[in-house]
Amino acid sequence: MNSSIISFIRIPRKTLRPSLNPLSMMQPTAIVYFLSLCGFLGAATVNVTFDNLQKLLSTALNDIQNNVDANLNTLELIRRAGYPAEAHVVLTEDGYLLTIHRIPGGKNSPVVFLQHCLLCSSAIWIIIGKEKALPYKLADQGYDVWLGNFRGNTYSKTHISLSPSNPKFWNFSYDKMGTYDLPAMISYVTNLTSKPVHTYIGYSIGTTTFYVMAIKRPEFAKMVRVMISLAPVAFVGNMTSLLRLFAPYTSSIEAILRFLGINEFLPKNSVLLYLARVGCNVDLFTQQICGIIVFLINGFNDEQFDYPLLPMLLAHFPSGTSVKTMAHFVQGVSSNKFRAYDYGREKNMQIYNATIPPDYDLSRITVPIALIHSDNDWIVNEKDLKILRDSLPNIVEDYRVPFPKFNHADFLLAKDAPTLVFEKVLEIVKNKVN
Ligand SMILES: *[C@@H]1O[C@H](CO)[C@@H](O)[C@H](O)[C@H]1NC(C)=O
Ligand SMILES: *[C@@H]1O[C@H](CO)[C@@H](O)[C@H](O)[C@H]1NC(C)=O
Ligand SMILES: *[C@@H]1O[C@H](CO)[C@@H](O)[C@H](O)[C@H]1NC(C)=O
Ligand SMILES: CC(=O)N[C@H]1CO[C@H](CO)[C@@H](O)[C@@H]1O
Repeated sequence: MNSSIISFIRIPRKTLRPSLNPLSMMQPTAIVYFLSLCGFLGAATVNVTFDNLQKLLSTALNDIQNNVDANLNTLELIRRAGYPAEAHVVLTEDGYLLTIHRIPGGKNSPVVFLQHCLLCSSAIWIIIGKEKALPYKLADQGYDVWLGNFRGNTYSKTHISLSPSNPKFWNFSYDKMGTYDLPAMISYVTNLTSKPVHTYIGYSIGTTTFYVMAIKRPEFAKMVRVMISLAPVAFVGNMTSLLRLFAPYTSSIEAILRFLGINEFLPKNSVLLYLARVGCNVDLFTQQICGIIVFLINGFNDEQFDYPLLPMLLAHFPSGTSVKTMAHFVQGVSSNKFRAYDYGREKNMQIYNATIPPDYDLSRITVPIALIHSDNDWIVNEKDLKILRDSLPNIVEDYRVPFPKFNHADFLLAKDAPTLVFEKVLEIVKNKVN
């Protein structure tokens, strides 16, 4: 059987007028939410033949059985690849303890700081493997490589006084990651190494939060000489991802989750647990197969995704964040603005002294920024990217990935990411710092 059995079509934003009841959508919402945010639902039209699917499944099954790596953490993975690795704990001004990872360089090595995507952790940078991953390439070239971890993910779930079972622990959106986490991590690194950050590389929310920091805490952005934005996310009003579906319901979904006491969004292994609950409840292998099918159906960039990476990916993604962070992004889809969290008119008045939350003023960012983006990114639409580009005063490079189907999730995971993206990154790291 050779016909295409799975085919995902891009949904034009105008046709999205769902009349679904948020409550009945709750469970599928969780999965679709995270898949779509990460661009998986937005992947190019995927054509997987039946034969192909069976082959992929049996390969993946074998791989899971033999996959030792899937059970290792970032530190162990780095060491297994033959590099030295360190973990450092950094305290934020508001009490979170973030564990950040390092592949130390020599005494004079310039510092490169990498910050992960939404629902990711430091592991996302190295899942693609030893000969390919960006941190290893940077280490090979003599850089001192640091991998940050935001509050709420697998490695940063500790606070000096709040337990993760306390809703207050989860009372943050990406605004706080930009206002507190990045300043804490960056000042820790510059203090320890007595050097500025030579290059900051952000991917997805790792770019959003950098912009927030550069606007709200410019004194910390000054510690960074060049910033590279991989799949830059600020304005999201024109995204074509299915995430749009939830825009009309953000406040109700958020309210319901709050009411149910759910403040943490998709912690590690939650997808596997979810699949188990909805009927894939045979054994661990079946759960994992279900997981794989979900990924297949929802569509990676078929030409670029390396299917044997799936067990590793499922082991390290999603890594958890707050419901409020998800809500903040979805607010951006409705408002078409890049602005502070919207609490509703009354509370906005108390918090911002205005009924509408203030915009993040991108024109105040002085750090030189290199943009790296792609045509088929369903999170970062060309129209939204244009607003960002027109707002940033100091763009030193504007590079479009030369592969038309390249999607949001492809930046670190695609087979050809090393040639299509990392080569350019290394070139910028080498040449753009004055
Ligand atoms: C979360 O933070 C907001 C804004 O600072 C505050 O108004 C609210 O009461 C907090 N909620 C919880 C549960 O701590
Ligand atoms: C920087 O290092 C010094 C000496 O180790 C320490 O006293 C100081 O608190 C550090 N500052 C930050 C921001 O980490
Ligand atoms: C709140 O906003 C009003 C009008 O914009 C302004 O006159 C007032 O000074 C502001 N209050 C504070 C505390 O900033
Ligand atoms: C160019 C374009 O179509 N931009 C649209 C992006 O979305 C906002 C609203 O969400 C529209 O106002 C813009 O016209």
